[in-house]
Amino acid sequence: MSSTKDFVIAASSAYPKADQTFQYGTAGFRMKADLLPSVVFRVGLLAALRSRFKGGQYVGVMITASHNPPADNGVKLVDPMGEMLESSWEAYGTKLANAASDEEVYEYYSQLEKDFNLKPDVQAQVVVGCDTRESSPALVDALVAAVNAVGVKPSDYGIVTTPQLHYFVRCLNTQGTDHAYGEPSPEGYFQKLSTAYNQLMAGKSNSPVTVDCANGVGGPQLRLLTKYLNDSVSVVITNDDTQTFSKLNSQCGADYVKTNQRLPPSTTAQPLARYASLDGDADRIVYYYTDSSNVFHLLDGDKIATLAASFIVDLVRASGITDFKLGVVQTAYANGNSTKYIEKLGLPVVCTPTGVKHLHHAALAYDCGVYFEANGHGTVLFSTEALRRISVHEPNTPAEKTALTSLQAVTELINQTVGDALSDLLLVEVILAYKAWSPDQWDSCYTDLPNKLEKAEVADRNKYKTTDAERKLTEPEGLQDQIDALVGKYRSARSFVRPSGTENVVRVYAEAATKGEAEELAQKVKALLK
Ligand code: G16
Repeated sequence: MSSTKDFVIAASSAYPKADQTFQYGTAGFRMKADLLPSVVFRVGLLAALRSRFKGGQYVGVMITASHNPPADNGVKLVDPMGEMLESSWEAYGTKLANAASDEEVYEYYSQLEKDFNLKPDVQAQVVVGCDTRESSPALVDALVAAVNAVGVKPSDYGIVTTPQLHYFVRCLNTQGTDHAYGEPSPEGYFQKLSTAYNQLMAGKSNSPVTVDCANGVGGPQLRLLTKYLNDSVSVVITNDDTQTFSKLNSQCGADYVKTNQRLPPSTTAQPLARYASLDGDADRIVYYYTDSSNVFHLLDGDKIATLAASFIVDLVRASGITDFKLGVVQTAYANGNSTKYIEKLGLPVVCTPTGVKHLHHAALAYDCGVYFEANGHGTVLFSTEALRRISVHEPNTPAEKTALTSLQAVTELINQTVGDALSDLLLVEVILAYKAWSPDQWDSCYTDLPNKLEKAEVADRNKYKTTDAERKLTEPEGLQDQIDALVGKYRSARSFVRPSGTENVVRVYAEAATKGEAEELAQKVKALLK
């Protein structure tokens, strides 16, 4: 009779490892799709181990490369409450992915079983989802082969957004408990978001919003979601061609708009109308508009964070809830003026390294933690205690009752498992309707310092080591001094360099008093990397 060892080795042999070193990065493993089958297979084994380590709770596996080009793909694990994989386990993933032979794969797998004292009678449960990329189905097959080899039958959600998968995982693990998160199905997800949205928007309305879906999974999912929404806003969906694989994230999408600070070329904007772009797996969103002189203005993750934070603070106060600690979490990419604005609002603000896992963790320190990366990836977390206080709070006046009811609906509208472009879209639409703000009114809260983000191709991005939440380089030696010397030559300037965790590049960010100065500084810092 064959043993697990035989099954794993035989199955693994169908997914030979490419001659490459792999690393679990900012958002899991991400690279050219043809290098990935062995990695996904091994991640499948890790998912099964992680589930057993978590007492047989569901663990999610998402196959996506999000904002990356169509030829790339990626894989990441989702922990039982819908969070990113606990970081201490990333190293096990890296080691498994780099095991030199099928035998070594099994040896390391069984080593982890022993190290964590995983009992054979605890059955693993794994769920999988993928984005619309051409390479995704074959990678799902690799994943299924791995978990089958260790006796697990995974549940396949098919093509879903990354945040939907995070939501399903949390729902599956909380079903039947007093903190049940919802129905673990696409229908349940749409119902939850739309019920909260429709309640908040009753009697309110907005002008239409046009949403560029990056030709990714966000398109079909947003189309389904809109069927559940009342007619308070009309959502115009663009760039939703998921059949032409090469169009994914190409000349459109949140990353394109944020990095280039311009409209997708396919968009002809009406002045002062609202536009938004999702990324390839719909976990990021940025807004933008053109003014009456046709000048483009970006409303990025920082603007969404400040909008959400001030709205929630107002609702909490208006509900009569006191001693409620709301904080904002940003990264080094946050515009300097957004940070000043948050401080002016009297709210605590902290900076973490790039990567949702870092922001999410920091946000847990507050009753309500609002976290957003400038690129539009973020959400709002309410602590269990905060949710309890909100649910038992007794309003003293009708006005407090109205605010409290809205606050309760906001906690339902937000996908608290991870940044979710669809949930964030509805949240922004609600806030703008409540404030009766046009996009330029929202934009006028503070003025962004001009900034520029560049990518530099380098021989080895691992040579770049950072400290101080990635705002300073410690290696290569001497480079930070050179950057500081350049920064000193510009007004209100700041610049930093960090290795990307999702692309084979080093990123350069610069901010300065004028657009020209920010662009020049970014170019000069980039030139230092040559
Ligand atoms: C992922 C991460 C984000 C990060 C982005 C870029 O986003 O989830 O936290 O900001 O990559 O990371 P890096 O600069 O390290 O390449 P996504 O939307 O691609 O999954």
